[in-house]
Amino acid sequence: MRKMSPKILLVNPDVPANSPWGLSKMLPPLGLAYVAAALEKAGFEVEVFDNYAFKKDASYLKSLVEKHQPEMVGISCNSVTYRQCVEMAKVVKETNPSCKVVVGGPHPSYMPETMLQHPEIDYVVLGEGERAITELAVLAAEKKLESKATRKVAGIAYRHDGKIVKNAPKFIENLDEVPYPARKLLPMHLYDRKFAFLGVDPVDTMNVVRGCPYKCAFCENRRLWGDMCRLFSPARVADEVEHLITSFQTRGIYFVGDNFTINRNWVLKVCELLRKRDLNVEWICDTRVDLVSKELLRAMKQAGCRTIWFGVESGSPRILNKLNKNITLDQVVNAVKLCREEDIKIACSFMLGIPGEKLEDMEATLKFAKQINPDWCRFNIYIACPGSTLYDEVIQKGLYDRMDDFLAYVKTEDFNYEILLKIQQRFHKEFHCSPKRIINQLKRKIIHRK
Ligand code: B12
Repeated sequence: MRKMSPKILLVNPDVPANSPWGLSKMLPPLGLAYVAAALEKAGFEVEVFDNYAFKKDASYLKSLVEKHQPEMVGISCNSVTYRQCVEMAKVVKETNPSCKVVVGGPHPSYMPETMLQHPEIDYVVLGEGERAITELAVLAAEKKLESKATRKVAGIAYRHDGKIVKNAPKFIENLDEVPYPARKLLPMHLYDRKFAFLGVDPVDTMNVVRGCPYKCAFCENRRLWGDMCRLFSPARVADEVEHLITSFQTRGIYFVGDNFTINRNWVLKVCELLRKRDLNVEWICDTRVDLVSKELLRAMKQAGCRTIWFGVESGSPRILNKLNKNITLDQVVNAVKLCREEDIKIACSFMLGIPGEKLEDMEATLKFAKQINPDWCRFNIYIACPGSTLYDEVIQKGLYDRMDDFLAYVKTEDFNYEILLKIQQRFHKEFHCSPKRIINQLKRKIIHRK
């Protein structure tokens, strides 16, 4: 089938050089792959360039624009990659001034003005990207981008008559309309497809839940996806798992995103389908401690769930309250106990350096982590990201001593980033190297082998 014009290049920028953000796992840019798939479904010719994986300099993007001659370039952007995103937009416009530049992702969705202050960026997509960029591409194909029709595209921001126009987003009601992410356009060989939490590989990522009704002070995700939880249908989830197995030899899945277990009946149905179709994959998911039960965990284990990643955040009730996390330490203890009973491994993440936090709160976190003794545990230093209520507080009260573009490194009377780094190192050492933990880990391994 002949592809429609405009030809579109989608780009994922790298993280800044020497930043602490490059250290985490190298996973495929799922959001960009969804956007690519939606554009392909509408008939457009799409290329994807993941520079987080390739790590090329600006001249490489220039050569790509010269070679492929795209008429539209879409760039993914979060608050960490903001600067790289703007640099890439400049390279595109310098190489081809008539090419339209569209940016999307978390940062542009919360702070569209910070993107549109750069003349090289023509459009910002707010939130969910699939529908809005496809509508923009259709308008470009019909040469109607500069017409009144642009006003009707939901979920975009752009400059008009010297002002910024923002069209409110409209979420996709039936997520099954969204095609599978176009993983075939990604350099799959460059990603980390082995996970410590699973005994099988290759492992691939899927995102099956969009939106979150909770109001954690440190997270702004509901502004991206809305506060209503939307789910891909259980059949669609099982179909995509099957597609991954046949097309990418996938044996493990990481269901990324918030609250995999938010809808009990949906989880039970997904598990039933995975079992009935005998798909034989192992998987990990992220969820909250107050969203699991014995019945659910049993079904999940039978369907291949091996590890659950819980955001516990703090061992201090005072700080949990400040974070508006709406969980209790008893609920954490209970969730850990239930997972152990069902033989599901537990990974926990905690945060250090919340505004108002004292050293005694952080020590309570370490003590609590040792008490519940998860199989994996991370103590992350809190860096305030735009869009959340806690970020607004940090900025208003000036509770930071370093700012990387929009990311605020929190400081209080008790700590700054350097002190937090030392506390973090000590916590990781104390948690992972205690003799009791090493013996317990060995015991678990032996029991597991039997
Ligand atoms: C999985 C994940 C990761 C993984 C993998 C990231 C990856 N390669 O995609 C890892 C662990 C590596 C990671 C690392 C980090 N992450 Co992260 N991560 C997530 C998580 C949980 C899911 C992302 C995802 O796959 N979503 C599903 C896809 C479908 O959604 P999406 O990517 O947002 O894409 C949609 C829209 O944003 C939009 N869109 C996206 N790109 C584009 C491009 C165009 C052109 C258009 C039109 C639209 C568009 O359309 C897409 C489809 O609808 C989100 C939280 C969440 N629940 O979304 C945080 C999140 C994206 N991460 C975040 C952060 C802060 C980080 C780190 C800085 C954390 C750290 N301490 O190191 C690093 C940065 C790494 C980097 N290179 O940028 C923040 C970003 C906040 C912000 N203001 O920018 C989020 C929102 C979490 C949060 N609530 O704070 N992360």
